[in-house]
Amino acid sequence: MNKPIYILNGPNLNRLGTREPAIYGRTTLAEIEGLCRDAAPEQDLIFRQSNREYEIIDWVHEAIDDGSGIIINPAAFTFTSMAIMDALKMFPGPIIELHISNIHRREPIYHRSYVSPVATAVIAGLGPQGYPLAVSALLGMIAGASANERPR
Ligand code: CA2
Repeated sequence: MNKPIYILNGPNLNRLGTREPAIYGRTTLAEIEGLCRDAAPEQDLIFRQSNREYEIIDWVHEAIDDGSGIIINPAAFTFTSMAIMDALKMFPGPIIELHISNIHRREPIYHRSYVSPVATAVIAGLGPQGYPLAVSALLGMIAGASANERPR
């Protein structure tokens, strides 16, 4: 089996499903975790959320030591955190940056991501279904990389 994949979620996403359904829908983060696990029942999958930047950085470090891929929805840290960007830069495997909403359709403050330049791919605007799609895509990248033995 692969080493674990890490699915990391940033601030306020623990409140998903409770407010602003027009933008973020009514699905809770616990339900999203279920969608991810259903997409890869055999895969060791570490799904976490934090409102604290340092905790997300520590989890990226954990993934550097033990993970095969990262899916990250950094939420508001997307637009502010050079520290998360620096941590992700050290990760040798594939990284998918994910947003539930299409950040590019929103106000200009949501357009400049610190994470996109260090991500392998970006998914935005597919709603909660973006998560299981990201899981499948990430597993494909991990399998492809080990088959071809090429860097990302
Ligand atoms: O669309 C996404 O997934 C975002 O990463 C969500 C962030 C936002 O800052 C990004 O621009 C896009 C905000 C998450 C706020 O979480 C909420 C939770 C419950 C109700 C409303 C917002």
